[in-house]
Amino acid sequence: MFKKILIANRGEIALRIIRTCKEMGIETVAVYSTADRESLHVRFADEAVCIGPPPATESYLSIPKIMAAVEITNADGVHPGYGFLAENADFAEVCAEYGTKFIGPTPTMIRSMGDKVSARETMIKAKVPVVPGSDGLIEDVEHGKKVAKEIGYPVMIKATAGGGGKGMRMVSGEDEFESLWDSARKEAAASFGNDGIYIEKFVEEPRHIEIQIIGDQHGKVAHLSERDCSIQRRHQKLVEEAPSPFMTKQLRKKMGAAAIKAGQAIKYEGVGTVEFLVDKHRDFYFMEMNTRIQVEHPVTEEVIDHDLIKEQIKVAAGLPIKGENYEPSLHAIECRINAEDALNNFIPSPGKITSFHSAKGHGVRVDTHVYAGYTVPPYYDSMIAKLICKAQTREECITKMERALDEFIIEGIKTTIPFHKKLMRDENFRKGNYDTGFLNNFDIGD
Ligand code: MV4
Repeated sequence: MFKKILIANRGEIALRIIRTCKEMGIETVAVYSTADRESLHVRFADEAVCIGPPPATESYLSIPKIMAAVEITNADGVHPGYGFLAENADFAEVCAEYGTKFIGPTPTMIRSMGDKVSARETMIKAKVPVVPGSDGLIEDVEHGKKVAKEIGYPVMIKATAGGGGKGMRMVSGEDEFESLWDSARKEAAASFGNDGIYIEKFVEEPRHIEIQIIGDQHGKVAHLSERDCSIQRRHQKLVEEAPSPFMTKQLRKKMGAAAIKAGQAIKYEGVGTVEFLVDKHRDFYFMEMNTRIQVEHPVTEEVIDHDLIKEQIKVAAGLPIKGENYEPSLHAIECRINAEDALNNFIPSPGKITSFHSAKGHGVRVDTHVYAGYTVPPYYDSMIAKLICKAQTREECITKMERALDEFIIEGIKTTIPFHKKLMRDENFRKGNYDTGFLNNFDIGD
C-alpha cells in the first residue's frame, strides 16, 4: 500500500482525496499555486509544496514542477483528481518512468479512450452499441457528404480529439454540410491541435446516462450503477442524480453489461465512466469513456455506500476488487454550486466570500474547499461546492435538496444556488421528464 500520495490537483477534489488518504493511513502532499496559499487542501495535507504562480499552465498543468514536488517529497503515488492532468497520458508516462504510481489507468488506455474514433472502433469490436456512423475519420468533404447520405440526416459531426461538445455540429441536410464541416474542423484544430472529424447519426432528445465502472489489475471489471447527467448548460453539467429516473431494472442490466464489456475490451484498470446516449425508446449508444474519477462521483458513493477514492487507491496498489455489480438502494442528487451569477447569464463571480453557512442535516453532504473569508480566485474552474442529498425516494430527495438549498448561505459572491432552487421546483424536473436539451428552454431569470 502507498506510504505517501501527492495530489496533483486543488479545490474540493484535493480535499476529498486527502480525507480518504488520512482514513487509510497514507501521508499526503499538496501542491499549490501562489493563488491557493490559503486553500484548505494546503492546510490539511501533511506536506505542501508551492509549485508556481496562479496560471494553471505554470502550476497545476506543469509536469516538470509536479514531478519536482514528487521528487523532493518522495511520494510513491500521484493522484491526478479530475481535470488538469487527470487524462494526460504523457503525465501518466512520466510518472511510470520516474517510478511513482499514477493512480489511474495506463497511458495506453488513456490515449485509446481520448481518441474518440479509436474508442468507437474498440467498442464496435467489443460489441458495445455505438451510434451508427462513419467507419473511422472522414477524409474530405465529399467523403463526408457520402457518409452522411448513407447514414441519413440529421447527422452529428464530431472531433476525434474532442469531448464536451467542442468541434461538434448537428447537420440537418446536405446543403449545410460543407459550411458546418468547415467550422467544426477549424474549431477542433484550434481547441485540440487535431482536426480529425467523424460522423454519427443524430440521436434525438438523448439522455446522458453514464455507468461507473471499476477494474483491477487482475482483469476483473465491475459496474457500480449509473448516473443521469442530462441537466447540462453549454456542455457543463449542473445537476447529476442516481439512479436515473429513466432507468429500468432491465435497462440497467443491459447498460451495465455493455459498460463492463467496454472496460474488459481495454483491460481497464482503475475507476472509470462509460458515457451513453439513451434515446426515448431506451436504446443506448456508447458516447465516450472517461478514464478518471469524475466530479459527480459522490452521487454513486451515496447510493451504493462506497468510497470510490479508496477503491481507486486500493486498485492502484494492486488489490483485487470484489467484482459484484451494484444496484442503487437510495436516491441521490448533486447540485454543483459555482461562483457564477445564475441570474446574469452565469457570468463568473470570483471574489471574497464574506459569509458561508453550509447546509447540513440528515442525508446532506457538502464537498467544498471554501469557507467564510476565502477568496475565490479567477484563475480556475468556477465550481466552489457540491451539495449532495440522499433519501429513500427521488421525491424525498428533491424535498431535502430544496430545504438544503434554502439553508445554504453564501454571501460576497453570486452563485448558481438560485438556478438550482428554481430547477427543483420545475414540474418536468420533478417528474423526471428531461433530456439533454432541457435547459435550452429553461428560463432562470426571476
Ligand atoms: C451526440 C448527441 C446526439 N447524437 N451524438 C455532447 C458532447 C459530447 N459528450 C457528445 N454530445 C452529444 N453527442 C449524437 N450522435 C447529442 C450530444 C449532446 C449532449 C450529450 C450529452 C450531454 C449533453 C449534451 C448536450 C448537447 C448535445
